[in-house]
Amino acid sequence: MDMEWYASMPKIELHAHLNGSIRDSTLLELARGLGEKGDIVFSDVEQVIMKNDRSLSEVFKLFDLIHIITTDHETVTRITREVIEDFAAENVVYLELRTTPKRNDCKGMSKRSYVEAVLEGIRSVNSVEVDLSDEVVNPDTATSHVVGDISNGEASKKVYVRLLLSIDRRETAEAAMETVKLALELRNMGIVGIDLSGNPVVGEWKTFLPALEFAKKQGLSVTLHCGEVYNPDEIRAMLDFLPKRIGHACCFGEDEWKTLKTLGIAVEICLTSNIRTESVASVEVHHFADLYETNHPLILCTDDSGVFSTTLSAEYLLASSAFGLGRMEMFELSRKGIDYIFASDRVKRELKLKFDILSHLGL
Ligand code: 6MZ
Repeated sequence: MDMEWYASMPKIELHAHLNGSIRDSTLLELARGLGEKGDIVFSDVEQVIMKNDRSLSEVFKLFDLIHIITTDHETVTRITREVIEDFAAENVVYLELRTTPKRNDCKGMSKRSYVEAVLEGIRSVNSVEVDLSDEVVNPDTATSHVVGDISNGEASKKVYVRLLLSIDRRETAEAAMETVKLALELRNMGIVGIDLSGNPVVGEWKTFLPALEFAKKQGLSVTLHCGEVYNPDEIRAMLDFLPKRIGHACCFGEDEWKTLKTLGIAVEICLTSNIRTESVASVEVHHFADLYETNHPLILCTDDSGVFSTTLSAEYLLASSAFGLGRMEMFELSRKGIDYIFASDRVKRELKLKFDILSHLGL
């Protein structure tokens, strides 16, 4: 009963990695195809894909494997379409999807063509109406025009989708800058910000700082994976940077909590991910409780719904049962997420209206 309710409740997803959100069935189908071609040994890959308890370092090994399976334009387009359809099916009404632009010379893929394949995936969704951008450049006429909604289908349901480009912590300063410049070039196509992610024990903050400063100066919104492992110096430097949001915040000390709360930076909370990777010992001791009680801005998110076998509805159900919160409190928590989206004020207004109408209807 509760699961049904959380599935029908409108939700905002702000922390979902594209390649972490692939359906198991698609991943297995793609792996089988590569196995048949002799590119990989399917049975080895199948075991890795189906494994459910993974440490943080194992998660990043899995991503390397997923990237081998998914890196060609057609596949990138397909997985994007499916991921959006899956989120929309559980009533995610605003989805900020993030992905790392990848260059792959042997597939003729550049970072730009990767992102174009993702955008193509967004445009090819037809199970639901998609609002991708406030402003879209029409390549035929090279004129800019404002479009409210990009309608790909007949369905009356609508999802707003915006894209963040991720910088992987394995990348160089130059590669990070290339990603930011790409986001700027494509910003009127639905790209609204930059994320810093990847294995938190790899790379140094100072490598990415120039690109992130540049992004901020140019008006792109920035979110950082922050404190997924214990690294107080880096956490402090990241908070000094004043990102609009951070993801995780698992390994914060007292001083870092104090700074975060003073600054009021919103936190993307991924309960199942944090527990599965053992960044947090159990849901009972998760910092969600303290942030919620102190009214600190937080948004429940999935992180990697495919890798961690979860859904946003399941994350809401988990939070509600673990922290004793009722349906109305969870609805309100979801609604408050609108204040922290990176899309325009128009989208915020429309979303708030949608939530208000549903609330009046008694959902
Ligand atoms: C840090 C993560 C992550 O970009 O190829 N990623 N980075 N912490 C996490 N917590 C578990 N989960 C995913 O999606 C996969 C990439 O997202 C980042 C990693 O860089 C991973 O390679 P894309 O679509």
